[in-house]
Formats: sequence, structure tokens, C-alpha cells
Amino acid sequence: MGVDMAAAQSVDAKALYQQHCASCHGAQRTGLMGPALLPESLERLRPAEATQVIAQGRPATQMPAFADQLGAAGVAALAAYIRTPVQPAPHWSDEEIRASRTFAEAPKDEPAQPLWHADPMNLFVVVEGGDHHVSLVDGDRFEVIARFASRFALHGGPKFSPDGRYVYFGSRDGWITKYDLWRLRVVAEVRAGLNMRNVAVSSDGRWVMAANYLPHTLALFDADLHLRQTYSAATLDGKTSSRVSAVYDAAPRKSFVVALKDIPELWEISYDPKAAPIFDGYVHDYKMGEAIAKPGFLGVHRTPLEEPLDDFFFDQSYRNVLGATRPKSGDGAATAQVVNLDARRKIADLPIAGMPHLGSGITFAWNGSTVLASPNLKGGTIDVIDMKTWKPVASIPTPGPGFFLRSHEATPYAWADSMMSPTAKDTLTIIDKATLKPVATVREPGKTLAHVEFTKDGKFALASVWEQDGALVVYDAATFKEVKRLPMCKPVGKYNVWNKITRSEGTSH
Ligand code: DHE
Repeated sequence: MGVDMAAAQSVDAKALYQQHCASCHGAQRTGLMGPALLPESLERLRPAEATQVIAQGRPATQMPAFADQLGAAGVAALAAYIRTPVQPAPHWSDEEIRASRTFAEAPKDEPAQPLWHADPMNLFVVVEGGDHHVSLVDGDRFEVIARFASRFALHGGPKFSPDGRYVYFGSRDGWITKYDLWRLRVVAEVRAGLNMRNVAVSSDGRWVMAANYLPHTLALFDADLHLRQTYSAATLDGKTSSRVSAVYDAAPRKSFVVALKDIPELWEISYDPKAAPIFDGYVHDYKMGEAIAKPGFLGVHRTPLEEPLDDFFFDQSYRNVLGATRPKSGDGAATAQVVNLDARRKIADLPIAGMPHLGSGITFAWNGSTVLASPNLKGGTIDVIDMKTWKPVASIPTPGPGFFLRSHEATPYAWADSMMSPTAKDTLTIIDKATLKPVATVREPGKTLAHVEFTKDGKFALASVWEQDGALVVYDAATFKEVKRLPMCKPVGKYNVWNKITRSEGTSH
């Protein structure tokens, strides 16, 4: 479709939007039945793709084609318009959060047992991004137990209740869905924000915390998604606010740890009802819990940093946060650091060129110490760092840069993808955790092969053929032979209930 830019500029795109788009995407572009169309939500959609979707619609969704109605100029004008910020900026108040909540009462006398026959601890939750569905897979027989529609664009690892019965999904548009894996039904939903990063569930199962880019908030819910309170992600004087990079549960500390993207602070919010008062001078803004009014409980404890963090994860003790700041420009260098949560300060620089993605790395025992291994986007290698000295011990070559490295306590191997490499995206590299050397590869020629997760016993590795007509491929983790494959629609990630709720060292938490 040829576009006359002068013609596109003369179109009243705002009026076109209200006429054709607002009923599904919301008058404020914050989403209704259709997804939000805000600059923050569209970062990952290439301009050409946006134009094509407006012109030709999106198959298997309710998005119709507008090319005939609007012509090339109208389509181009709309594609440009949805990239502009909404003025005034859309808000999402506590009242709006509360009003968005839905809850489905459990059927009377519902038995507390699965509707299906399989080991509930060896269940895989597979997020199929291609058509926004979730499949539940029996991790012993490798059969699909159930498949259901999800919210648009789930992102990140779903989080489980401590008993593994419930799972919480987070969508980029801010929706949290609590799903009962045993009874196969949605329990509750709430919209925590307009553009959300991720959710964390407390280790006692009582709290769910959401990290938002838009608005600049954290939102805290009880286990059934009643809003408890929101936290403004701002400096103590309230003058500067920030997008929230991510929130994670630090189970042994009974706290949530929060990274802020635009403010050099790391936050810790204790959900320990016995949380002690905090006197270090950085905490003045905690809120008293109503039920247990102890200072510190649900209060914000700030650790000042030299620069904001984009990504982080913990060591196995959860005393140290390993954080990375992405380069501000394409050719700049990422920096990484270790922040000790007890000392409340940076204790070391991390000698890696940048953790490419949250939850990408793993830890394991090596040579009498514990090492951290993380894919290094720059070099296409796996950086291995001794967690006692924080010094590099090895740099393991892979055929190209990748996103995820995964292992399991019961296997001697770690599996890395190279999904960012145009030539090696189809290859998984299998690394011996004792010698720190690659020992084998498995391939899916010409396709993207990525994101491994192990069965509960570590005997099988499941990987994604990350394509629209993709698959979940099951490999024997000792022989690396394929044992089964299940067709799936772009299975972006898979999560094993047991490995997640026991916080296996070989996967993300
Ligand atoms: Fe992710 C997890 C952020 C791009 C697939 N990603 C996460 C988490 C965050 C995050 C904060 C942790 C959530 C959690 O588990 O609690 N991701 C980001 C980014 O900032 C980045 C680089 C850019 C962005 O668009 O936000 C990004 N992520 C991607 C992708 O391009 C991936 C490969 C494809 C996609 O679907 O977007 C991708 N992200 C994933 C997956 C996880 C994830 C599969 C969960 C990994 C796990 O095993 O836990």
C-alpha cells in the first residue's frame, strides 16, 4: 500500500481513532476488549507490523481490516497516532483498580483435588504467545491436559501459590489472572496498571505485588486480588517518579525486592508480620498495616545506588542482588553490580558485559564454590562468575547470543539458547557444569529453538520451537535425544510447578 505522507498528515487521526478504534481499544487508548494502544505498549511492535495490522486485521482475533474503509493515508495516520503519548497522561487510580476486579465464587462443595489424573507437582504451564493461550502439560506422560485462552500478551514467568494449586499470570497490559490449575477455572482477575512489567507472589501465599511502567506504581493485592495498597514509585521527597523495572519475592527474607528504572534506589518491602522497625534513615514512608500495625511491615526500605537497575536476580541465600543496568545507547556497555541487602549497599562490581534479560541466569556448585552463569548478549558467550570472590572463572563459547540458560540440580548439564543470533537461533548448546565446556548441541534447522525447563526429576528437558506453528520438544536430559514433540502456537515459555515452588537453582523464580 503506497502512502502519501502529506495526505496522511492532513488526516484527523484523533477523530478516526475515536470513530473506528475507541470502542475496542478504549477512548483513552488504555485497552478494553482489544489491547492498549499506548507508546509503552507498542514498543515491541514494529511500525510496519502496526500498519499491516490496521490495514489487514489480525487473523484469529476480532481485529478487522481497515484498508478499504480508510485508505493508505488513514491507516498511516492511525499507525503514527497510536505512537503519540495520550494527553493528559492516562491515570489508573486505586478506585479503577478495585472496579476492574472480577471474582468467581468456587462452586459449592468443590473438592480440593485436581479434575485430571497426573502429578500436580510435575505439571508444566506453557504460555503460547502465538495465539494468547496457555496449555497445561502432564510432565510424566507429556500430554496436554487442558488449553485455555489467556489475556493478550502475557509476559514473564507466571507465579505459583506455595502449594502449586494456583497460578498468577501477568499481561503487558496490566491484567493479573489467578487461575486454579486443579479445577481449571479463572478465580479472579484485576487490572493492576496500564502497562505492567511483572508480578511476584509472596512465599507465604498471602500477597501479590505488581510492578508497573504506567502509572509509576507498585500495586499490592491479597491472594484473591483485592487491592491492599499502591506505592508511588518516587523518591522520598516525591519530586521524581520512576517506572518500576521488576519485583521479585525474596522468600527467605519474607520480602519483595523492587528495582526502579529511573531512580537509583533498590527497594525492599517486608511482608513479615514480625518485621522489625527500620532505623537506618532511609525509611520514613512505610505504611502501617491495619491488621498487624508493626513498623516495617509492608513498608518501603530504600537502598541508594549509583545508578538505576534494569534487571536483577538473587544468589541462593537471597542476601545479594545481582543487578544490571542496560546500556543507554546501542554501543554503550552494560554495567552490573552486587548489592548486599543486609549491608544495604553495593559490595562489588560484576565483571559481565550485561545480563541480557531478567531470569536468564542460573547458579550451581563448582569447584568447591558456587558460581553464577549468565548468557552474555554482547559476546554470545556464557559468563561464569565465582560468587565468593565475584571474579570470572570462565567464558563458555556458544554459537551466538541467547536469552536463557537453564539447568536442574539432578542433571550435570546446563542448556543455553542462541535465539538472538540469525545464524544459530536454531541451536541449543549443552554445557557440562563440571568442566564448563560445551559437550553437545541440539538443533531445529532454520527455526528458533529456545527456553528450556526441566521436569521435576531433572530427567527431561523441554524446549520451545518458537514459531507460530511451533512445538514443545521433549529431550532426554542424559542422551539429548528427542523423545516427544507436541504442536504448540509459539510457546514462549514453560514453567514446571515443582521447580518453581521449590525455587530450583536451575531456573528462574
Ligand atoms: Fe522478557 C521474563 C522483561 C523481552 C520472553 N522479561 C521477563 C521478566 C521481565 C522481562 C521483567 C521477569 C518477569 C518474571 O518472571 O517475573 N523482557 C523484558 C524486557 O525488558 C525485554 C528485554 C524488553 C521488553 O519488551 O519488555 C524483554 N522477553 C523479551 C522478549 O523479547 C522475549 C524473548 C519474548 C517475548 O515474549 O516478549 C521475552 N521474558 C520472556 C520470557 C520470560 C520473561 C519467556 C520468563 C522467563 C522465565 O523462564 O522465567
